[in-house]
Amino acid sequence: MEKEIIQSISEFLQQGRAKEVQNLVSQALAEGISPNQILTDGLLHGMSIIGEKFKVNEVYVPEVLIASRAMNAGMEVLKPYLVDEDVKPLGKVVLGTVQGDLHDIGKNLVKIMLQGAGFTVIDLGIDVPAEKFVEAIKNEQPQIVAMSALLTTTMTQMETVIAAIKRENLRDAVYIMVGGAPVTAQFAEKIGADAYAPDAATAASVAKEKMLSA
Ligand code: B1M
Repeated sequence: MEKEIIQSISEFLQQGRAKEVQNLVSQALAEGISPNQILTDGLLHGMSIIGEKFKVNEVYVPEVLIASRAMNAGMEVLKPYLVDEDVKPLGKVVLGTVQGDLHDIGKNLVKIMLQGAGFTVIDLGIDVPAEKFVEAIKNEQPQIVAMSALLTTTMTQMETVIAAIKRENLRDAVYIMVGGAPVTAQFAEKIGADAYAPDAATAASVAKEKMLSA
């Protein structure tokens, strides 16, 4: 039964059926399936199959878009179960997907995991220009800036953001983390970021370690 629900979540997600995904996520939670299993084996599993099909032109942008909406709809239901309201506040993170990039599922997951670890997250959204990151640092005074990029053509924007932060003499004020599918630890080092995280859970633990060691 457990396996069937999880499998159906993945399948309905691939078909972009947001309402059914939401209902099944609620049902899975009610049946005591762990939020992490629902996320990994249901939602992320479905999204990775869509990713594979997209790569080989078996599905196209519209199908990927509706699957993404179903993913975000499922994550909305799951979010309260991944975020522990009783966690002590740890610090503030300014988060965004860099300019030119519209992918937000990974960023949203990073946000949920950071909130779950006790961070206040200022989410700048997608397609965020360097100046907007700088403005948010000035206004919000976060300890951490986290950037997401999913395209090889937009990951270079991360370096632009870091350059803008340096120009405003704010580099020492923030710990800069980067991530997203094409980003690597070597790339992070090359552009002068402080840390790279391969996934949302690692992003949250790296951020937490930074705050606890400060
Ligand atoms: Co796009 N897309 N897409 N897409 N898309 C990819 C990324 C691609 C790999 C697909 C492919 O060809 N195989 C490819 C990029 C190729 C490249 O540059 N190397 C691609 C392309 C080409 C494009 C377009 C150019 C397609 C077109 O128009 N012809 C276009 C670009 C639009 C733009 O951004 N300007 C485009 C558009 C879209 C949609 C709008 C249709 C949709 C996005 C909808 C949305 O996000 N709301 C979409 C999607 C969904 C994908 C795939 C299928 C799935 C991405 C995703 O959400 N994965 C993707 C293929 C794939 O990745 N297999 C693909 C699930 C998500 C949880 O994973 O975001 O990697 P991810 O996040 C991970 C980690 O990377 C990490 O944590 C998460 C896991 O825990 N992480 C961080 C992410 N950000 C982090 C930040 C951190 C730390 C960790 O900060 C510290």
